[in-house]
Amino acid sequence: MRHVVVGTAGHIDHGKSSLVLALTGIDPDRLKEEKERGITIDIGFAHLEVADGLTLGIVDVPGHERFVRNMLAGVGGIDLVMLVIAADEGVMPQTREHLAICQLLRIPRGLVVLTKADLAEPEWLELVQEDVRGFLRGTFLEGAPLLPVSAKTGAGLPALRDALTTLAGDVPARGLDATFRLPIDRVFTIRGFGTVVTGTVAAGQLALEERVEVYPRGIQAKVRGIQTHGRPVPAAVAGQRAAVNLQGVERAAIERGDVLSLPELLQPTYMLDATCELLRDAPAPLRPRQRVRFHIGTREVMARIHLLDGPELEPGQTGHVQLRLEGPVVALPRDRYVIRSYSPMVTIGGGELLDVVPDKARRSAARVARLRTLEASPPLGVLEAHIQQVGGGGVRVAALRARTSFGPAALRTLLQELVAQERVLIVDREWYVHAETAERIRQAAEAALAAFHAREPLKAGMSKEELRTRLGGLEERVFLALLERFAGAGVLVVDRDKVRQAGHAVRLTPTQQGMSDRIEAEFRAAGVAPPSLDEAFAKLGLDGPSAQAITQLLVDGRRLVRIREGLYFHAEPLQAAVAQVLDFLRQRQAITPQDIKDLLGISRKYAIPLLEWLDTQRFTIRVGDKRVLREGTPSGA
Ligand SMILES: Nc1nc2c(ncn2[C@@H]2O[C@H](COP(=O)(O)OP(=O)(O)OP(=O)(O)O)[C@@H](O)[C@H]2O)c(=O)[nH]1
Ligand SMILES: [Mg+2]
Repeated sequence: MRHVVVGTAGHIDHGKSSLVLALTGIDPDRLKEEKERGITIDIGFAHLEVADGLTLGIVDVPGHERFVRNMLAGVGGIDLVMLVIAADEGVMPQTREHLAICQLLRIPRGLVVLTKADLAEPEWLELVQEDVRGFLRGTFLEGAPLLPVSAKTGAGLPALRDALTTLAGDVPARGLDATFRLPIDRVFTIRGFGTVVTGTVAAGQLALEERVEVYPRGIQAKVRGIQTHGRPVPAAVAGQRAAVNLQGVERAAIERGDVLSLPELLQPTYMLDATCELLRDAPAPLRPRQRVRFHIGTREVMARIHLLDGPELEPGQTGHVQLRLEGPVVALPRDRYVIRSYSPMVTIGGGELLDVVPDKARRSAARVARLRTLEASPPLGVLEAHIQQVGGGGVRVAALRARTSFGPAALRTLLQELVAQERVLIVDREWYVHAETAERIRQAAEAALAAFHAREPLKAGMSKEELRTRLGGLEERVFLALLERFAGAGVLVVDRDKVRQAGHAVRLTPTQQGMSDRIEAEFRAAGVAPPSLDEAFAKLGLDGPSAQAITQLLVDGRRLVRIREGLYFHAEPLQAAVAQVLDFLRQRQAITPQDIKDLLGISRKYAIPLLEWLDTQRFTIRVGDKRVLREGTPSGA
């Protein structure tokens, strides 16, 4: 079963709706007011099975200049356009405007129908055809079939049907590896079923029972039913008209312009970077911060345009812009949009989205270069640019889904390729950082450590937390992953919670070395009844801060051991004492504070901290007021 969506376009009263009715037997005008006034106000729908397994969904649009916004809501997802021109009137203003819109939206193909052929003499018909061919020159419809038809007599309808069938046959099947998106064009309720939304599936596919979200509102729902052209189906795919019955959401909560997609995937945004083409017949240049009507999918929202290449954009020129929206939209790169001037309401241009999560625009060469990359690079380069953009925080796959146009499978393949080429690093599961970003962080880390070592020559290293702060408060998991990577590359050394530059060692001056030797000797001599630091320093005639730093070095070097706050033992007598205690325990099973006082000849002041330290070191375990050997204590430890 193939589905192709055809849209009408053309000036008011040129016979679009009549043509759809003649072709399909379905009147696309469904509103009472439309029937009464004989004009189309809002988009209407019909369908036609043209060949075995090929169905055309038809979106009929209004021609009235006041309803161009409705036309824009209908024409977004179409595969081919049927430009309708009345033979008795020829090209008129909305013929031009609708064609320009189709061109801006890059509708890939179409044909032209000269309707009301019954009202024109053959010679006149020839002249109009000539005229229309001239009008189409240089547009995507140059050389497209041009078919005289009368909806009244039926003349030309079989030929039109054949031409549509041929064109529809050329429409390539859409890839389904894409994030499901359906810009909503209608919302209504059906008694007994609840809320139904309709639209043309822009990308991906949706199946029954799946959970969905209505963006940008953040309302979640479950898919209770799907229909295409009035028939229930198990799934809707890109390029199909679909009506989706949603469970768990009120009709009033949704409106045209919202987008149906998968839950928690897309990111509503108020800023978009894009290319912008100003139509050749736009009435004036685009000025900085000009307020325009921005149309994307089925949404219209006011926006200001910030020009990124220069002070103005002349009619006929294409440039780079940032759109600042007055309401949130969800969109992805590669989506096309149209802008209309605020007043008069005429279409003036449009373009392609390049970045849906840009930072605020500053006009700079680097920014334009980046946008050029996003615009013109192959997928690998585009993905790389996005990962480069996020900087040191890195980016997870889910976030990449929200900011690129790649489907899950393509994204995975591209990421693997970037990792294989070492242009991107994995810092955690599904979390990526660009190699150049990592390199910049490495340089910054080295500089921070070098400065630290210069400032604190007596410290073995900088605390990890301090380094992380120096690096701009990197995301912790990214920081730790990079640290491990830098350590593996021999750039730096991580020692417990301290980091130092590879090759850094504390080098003492002869005076400092002398100080260190004297402190060490003092504590070794004191054995298991050591002085407090202040007592030791006072005795040795040393001044506080530098003696403190040197003591810390002795601790880092495991020559002194901190038993508790302010109490240090020299490692050698401590080791001997531990051996004695363990011996005692092996013979006597338990040791009390009194026992250890007797065994080592020390006072309670040392005995209690020592026992507690033995517990923390997992030699012993406390049972009541006694200690016993902890199971698994290495003998002779
Ligand atoms: N003689 C003749 N009249 C036609 C033909 N097609 C349409 N008409 C008449 O032209 C008028 C407008 O036709 P519609 O089909 O409503 O035109 P439309 O393009 O849909 O108009 P909007 O949707 O308002 O833009 C109606 O009165 C139709 O009866 C045709 O082939 N021959
Ligand atoms: Mg109509």
